[in-house]
Amino acid sequence: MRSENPPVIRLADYRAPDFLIEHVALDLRLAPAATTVAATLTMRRNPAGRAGVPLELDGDELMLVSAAIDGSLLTPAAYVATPDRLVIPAVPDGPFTLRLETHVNPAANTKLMGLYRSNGVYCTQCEADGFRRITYFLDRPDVMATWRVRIEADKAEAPLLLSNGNPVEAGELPGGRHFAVWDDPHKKPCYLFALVAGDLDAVTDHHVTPSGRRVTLNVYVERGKAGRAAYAMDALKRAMAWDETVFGREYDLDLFNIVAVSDFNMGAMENKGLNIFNDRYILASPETATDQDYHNIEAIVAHEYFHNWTGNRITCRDWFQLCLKEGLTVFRDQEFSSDQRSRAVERIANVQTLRASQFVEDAGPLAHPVRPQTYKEINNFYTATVYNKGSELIQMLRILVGPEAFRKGMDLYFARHDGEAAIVEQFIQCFADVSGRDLAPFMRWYDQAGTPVVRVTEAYDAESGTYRLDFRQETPPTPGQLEKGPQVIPIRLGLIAPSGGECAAEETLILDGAAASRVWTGMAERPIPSLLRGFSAPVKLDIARRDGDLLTLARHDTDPFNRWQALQDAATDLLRRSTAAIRQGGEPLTDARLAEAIGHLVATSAADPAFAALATGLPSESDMAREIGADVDPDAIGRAVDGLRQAVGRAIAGIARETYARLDAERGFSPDGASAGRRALKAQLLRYLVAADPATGGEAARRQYAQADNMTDRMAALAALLIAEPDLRDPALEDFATRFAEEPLILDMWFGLQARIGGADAVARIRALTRHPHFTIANPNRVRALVGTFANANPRGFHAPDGAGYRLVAEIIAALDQRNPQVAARLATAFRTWRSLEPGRRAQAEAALRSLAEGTARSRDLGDILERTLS
Ligand code: B3K
Ligand code: ZN
Repeated sequence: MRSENPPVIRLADYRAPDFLIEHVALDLRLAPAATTVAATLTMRRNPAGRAGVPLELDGDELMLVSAAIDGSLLTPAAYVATPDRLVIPAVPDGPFTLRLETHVNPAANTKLMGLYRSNGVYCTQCEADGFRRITYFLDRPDVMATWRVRIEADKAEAPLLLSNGNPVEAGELPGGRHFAVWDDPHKKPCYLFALVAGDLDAVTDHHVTPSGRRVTLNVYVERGKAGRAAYAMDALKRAMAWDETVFGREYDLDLFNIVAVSDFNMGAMENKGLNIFNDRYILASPETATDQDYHNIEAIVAHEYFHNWTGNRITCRDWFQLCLKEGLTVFRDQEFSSDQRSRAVERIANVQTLRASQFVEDAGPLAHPVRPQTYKEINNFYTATVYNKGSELIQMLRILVGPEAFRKGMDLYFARHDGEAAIVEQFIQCFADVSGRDLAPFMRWYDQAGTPVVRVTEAYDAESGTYRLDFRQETPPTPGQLEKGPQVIPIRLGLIAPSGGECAAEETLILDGAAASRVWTGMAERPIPSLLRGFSAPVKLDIARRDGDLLTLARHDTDPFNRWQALQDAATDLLRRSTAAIRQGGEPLTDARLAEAIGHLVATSAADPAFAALATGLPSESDMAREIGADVDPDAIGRAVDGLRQAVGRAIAGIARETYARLDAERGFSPDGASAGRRALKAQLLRYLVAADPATGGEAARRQYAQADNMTDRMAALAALLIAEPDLRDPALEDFATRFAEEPLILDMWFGLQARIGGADAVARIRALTRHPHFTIANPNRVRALVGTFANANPRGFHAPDGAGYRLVAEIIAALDQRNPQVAARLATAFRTWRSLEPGRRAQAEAALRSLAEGTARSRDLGDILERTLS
């Protein structure tokens, strides 16, 4: 535990490294509790660094055994070694080799950073600063070296020995030991180092690149699970082909390995040639994984693969530039999914995620720019802002320069910076160079936090037939950034006639100052503006809509994203009024025209069920809390949403039942987007049917559960049963637990389902589940399934008015922080909306946060989140 107040690291203080490491030879002798690491570093002083300074290497919980320079052992007087630092005052002026030996204990590594054990498998996680837990090093991304890694282990325990690059040698050793040597010819920073040693099954395939390189592909999984790795392999092959076609990027080694492990702090890691995954994002079969799981696997396998060019070949100079690889790579994986599936559906889903995570982050105490200026703990900056808003910036860049210049700019970036550790300015310069456009104003998107609000007013003059739109932008203050300047905002827009049809060609208005206007003439009737089509910029739109306009757009807009958006806006508006009415003692509101619009979507859903599934969905309780933004009462919101779902369910019951029955008659599972879309619509309809009539709807859900031949239908039935009577719900949940007791990933789903159950006993239920024999805080997936789901997806439970939900989650965070600070800190971000709550809950949440912050010996990770959340 590092309880000291850590220093603030500033982008403005960046300095080139004083030393360079050109080659790394690592020799690891693996043993669960006592692994020896010998590192031989070929080093020299950096001409661009400071002359004459001592050599200072980073460490973290390390124990130095010996140090030698150019073959001569250093006496202890020649260096100072602490667990987190090694300082050697006198090193040669010319090139030298430094040999370091350290001892590490993988079995005791509960932080899952550095070298650790997951279910008996040795594995590593080094980004952002985990390599310093393996040996002392210049642990910063601008120090890039070639690597040779020798691994030695017990053959019985670890028949498989993997590292980055290509295998060059292997052999047997006395005493049941064996070894393998790996060579990575591509220069890389240490955060991309990886090692895996264990006894695993594999699926193997190959891919031939356009230039004729035959690449062997392996996906390694726990023994007995190879049958569930096929989809990940398929996704990998599609991703490789797509990157060749769309970005002209080929893979650059003869081997590409993926390993799935069950204990992992996040989703996956792009280590060069050896991606390591949370097995949740690899393993899938129709019986064990939902459509959402399949989609995630496809996207994350692609994402990590795409990092080979955007992240590995060209990496980041420093961690402030994290969006350079992450935002760009999210953009690339979103494009991939859009090409593989439905572009409109992907766009809607991505915007839903952006608003649910990034907009909320941007509106609260943890707001930060896509490129932060300071940090205390970099692992807390792998955020929705860096990733998802980072991707939106690339999307805007493509709109601004156009698709052709965008591709040219990417080509130039790859050509100009291959093998380098780059900064955001160098990336943007490539697009300025190919387009001739001044992109300096665009840089503000990287450096200014907060979600801009674009206020639009319309004016129509019937006599002259002129129609005018006035745009104004404003960005609210965020922590540490009170003054904001205007952003460059591309607004794709069109005009829709009240009876349907476009009354002007689509255009893109660039709002790059405080205000702009656009006037149309020859408008015989007042058009309805369709603004921010395809969500062309990550902003909030504020426009007073005239009665009925939204429902007209929902039916007639030619832009599918805006058809979806219009209905969401109409429902949001109603739910906002309904929540206010409920708080005044009234009943939930409903609107027959909204219900009719949803019914119409169901009736015409055959053309695009995936779109209909999204468009018929109501805003979630969390969506409403975000939209309301202040003095939030989660109970009132919950009642408003329940009331509307019930009313709509009743209004559309006929067509919903008929359409549900038709979809339910389909048999056979295929994970493609179109089939998944039909299942998603079916799930949506089932929820309406249960809401409309818990008895008959619940019976339909029970039947769907019992007859399901795939996990998507099974989970959808269970999710619908959560709002049915407990005597329908509980037997199904029990059956599910028994049926899948041996399947960790499915038990996670089971914990997650119960974490969503609302009602007065929600907190007690979660507390009881933390004592369930299958619950453990040692496994991040299990913690996220139960506690993460409760805190982030059960608003009425987490925000129980007496504060019991806050106290329970705070208690678990404190316990978890002792073992795994990164996961604890991430869990604590569930409190980031505390200031937006009504006064009673706000006080309860603050009390829970303060007691957590005052607790003894909290980690740097958690301390940083708490400090910023409370500030
Ligand atoms: N680059 C990793 C994330 C590392 C997180 C470090 N705390 C996975 C990814 O974004 O592809
Ligand atoms: Zn990434």
